[in-house]
Amino acid sequence: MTTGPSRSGALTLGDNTRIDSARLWDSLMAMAQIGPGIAGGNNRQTLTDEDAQGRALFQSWCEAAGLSMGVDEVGNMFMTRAGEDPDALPVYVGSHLDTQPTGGKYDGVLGVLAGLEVARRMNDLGIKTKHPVVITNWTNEEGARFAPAMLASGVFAGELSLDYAYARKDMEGKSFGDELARIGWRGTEKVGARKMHAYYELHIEQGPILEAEECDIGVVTHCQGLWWLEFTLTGKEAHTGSTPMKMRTNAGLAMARILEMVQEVAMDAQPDAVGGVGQMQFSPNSRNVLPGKVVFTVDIRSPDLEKLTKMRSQIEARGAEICAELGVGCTIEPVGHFDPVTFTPELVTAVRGAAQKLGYKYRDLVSGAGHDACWAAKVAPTTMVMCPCVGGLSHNEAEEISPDWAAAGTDVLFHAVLETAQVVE
Ligand code: HGY
Ligand code: MN
Ligand code: MN
Repeated sequence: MTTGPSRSGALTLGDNTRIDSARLWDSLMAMAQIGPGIAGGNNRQTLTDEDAQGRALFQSWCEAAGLSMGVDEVGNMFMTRAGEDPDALPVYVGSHLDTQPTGGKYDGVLGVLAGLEVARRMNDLGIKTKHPVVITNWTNEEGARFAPAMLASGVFAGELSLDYAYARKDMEGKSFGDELARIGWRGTEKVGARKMHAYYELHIEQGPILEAEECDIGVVTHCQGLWWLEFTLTGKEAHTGSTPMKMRTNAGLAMARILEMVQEVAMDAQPDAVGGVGQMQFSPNSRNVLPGKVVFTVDIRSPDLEKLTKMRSQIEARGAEICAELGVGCTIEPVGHFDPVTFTPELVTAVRGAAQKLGYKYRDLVSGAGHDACWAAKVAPTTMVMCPCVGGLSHNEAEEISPDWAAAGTDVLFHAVLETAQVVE
């Protein structure tokens, strides 16, 4: 390829061709207006009206860029830029537009809008590729409203059934299937019918390494595995004032001891292991009633499958012991899982080569967070690109990146995707 210009100037594809970082940033800021949080981030949870608005905006941008839309039975959005070879499987590029309830503006959104910027830049340059390119928005990546995380990409990959997904319920008892239909995004395309030539996902690191090492790019080689274990503890509702201590069946105390134990198990499993709890429900959740029921989800992760499996069995066994000692009922239901993932070396090499060619400082990285790419890797050659985020902070409204970091990640994504989709002169 001839050496292309920097950000402005004549638009010809070259080794140094960059995406339009101002256009990308404008799109990120426009999307961030939908489902605003209360502290500068976003609350655009899956299958809410805000999610529907975000989807419609993304659809309008894609259609303005000449992409055609397909929507499958779980609401995954596929926006296609045609290739020259009608028989060639597409290169998919995507992530998710749904956010945590107190989410940031970039988690997932960067990957979807970077995919759109790749298509827009291809249009600017009149690039033709052998393989079509498909920009993807996966439904319910976060798993905040409906567990598990990466639900729709899990159905797409054949790891979770359509009925299981439709039946998942949120805290108000609303089902995924009903809410998907209510917002008008329950597509007719058979989920999982699409075959991929490759899948790329750009995502913020959601960890501190890249910023601390002043790297622009994470060349993601692996993603750690995960278990979500939902504990339901059954105690006895009783007066917090008049019930003598020795007469209590205290599910709240059992929960506290289990949380302490999870911390201990994760610390004993260092390095490369994490464990904690983010969501908990007391019922009746009244200040002066001992809880009759406590429900919470333990989140444990490690890149080492043996370690992850051992942590799970330790936590389940010791959790049951704690409850038995206190006379508290205990059931444990796995509500999320994927094994550690190794991404496809050829695609990892394409990412590394793009970072090198563009002069970005990069380092190999294992993803701490889960991503739709973890399920895509089950059905197609897959890898990820990461860019830094400020202080490694994510799943917090203060999540922040710089326009340069967003542009660097998208530049690398652009060149890696073109290498795989094969530019046709
Ligand atoms: O939980 C995760 O790792 C992702 O943010 N859904
Ligand atoms: Mn994400
Ligand atoms: Mn997330």
